[in-house]
Amino acid sequence: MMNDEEVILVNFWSSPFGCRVKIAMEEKGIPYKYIEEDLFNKSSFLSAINPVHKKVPVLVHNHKPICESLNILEYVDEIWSDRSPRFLASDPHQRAQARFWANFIDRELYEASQKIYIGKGEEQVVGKNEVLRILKLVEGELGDKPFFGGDNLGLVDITLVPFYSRFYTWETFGKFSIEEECPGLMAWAKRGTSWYAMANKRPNSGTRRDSGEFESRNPSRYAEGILEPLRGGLQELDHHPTIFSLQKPQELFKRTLVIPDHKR
Ligand SMILES: N[C@@H](CCC(=O)N[C@@H](CS)C(=O)NCC(=O)O)C(=O)O
Repeated sequence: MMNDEEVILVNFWSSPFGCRVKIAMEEKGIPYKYIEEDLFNKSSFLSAINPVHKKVPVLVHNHKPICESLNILEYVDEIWSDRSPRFLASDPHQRAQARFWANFIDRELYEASQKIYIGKGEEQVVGKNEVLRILKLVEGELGDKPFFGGDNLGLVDITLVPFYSRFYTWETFGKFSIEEECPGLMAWAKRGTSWYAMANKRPNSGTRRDSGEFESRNPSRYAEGILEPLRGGLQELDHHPTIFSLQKPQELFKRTLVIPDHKR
């Protein structure tokens, strides 16, 4: 990597999509600057680098923005192809399969899971069943392999593992146990937390906006917060417990990051 290269990740701390990019960067050992975007008060910079969706994450490499997390993962793998691990295999069929599963997770899991904690009654049950259907299919694809990518993590692993931090929330609101329903997938998720935590343990350098304040004050907590973002905080809420329905979602973010000692 050339010294004068500029790599910036624009993200929002709780984004599972942005977390994919952090894992990719840390796994390949690519230094980058981090800019925390305030999604509740979006910057003109975000509009400039992602004019179509105005969403994070965006990777800005030598002043050129790359949007969409899966797209970014492939870009990172391609640009820094000399750095291991490779997220995509050299075999075209394996690559196609990995893209299929990464897209499947991307399109289906997030949406289905939202029904569990935004929906009520029957919709919540539908969400739970959808999530379980998806997780079981994904578990079948994992089979006996340690990682989706084989012996090393790959595109599918990086795509899925940030959702592990939400399993607890899904289970709490859906009243089910992923461990019981998908033991193989849970074993994989636990293996994944080591690189997941690694991606978050180093304090990021660079500019921060206000919503990143907590992270800069307390980077080690940030790692745990990302691992278990909604644990604890949601249990304390006595009204509709979704981050999307709160008038001040930032308040929940702050609360949920502070994990009580007995829950560590
Ligand atoms: N498909 C996109 C999803 C990105 C996404 O939904 N980002 C959320 C944060 S988790 C966002 O920026 N939301 C702002 C908005 O919807 O306006 C990706 O994979 O990068």
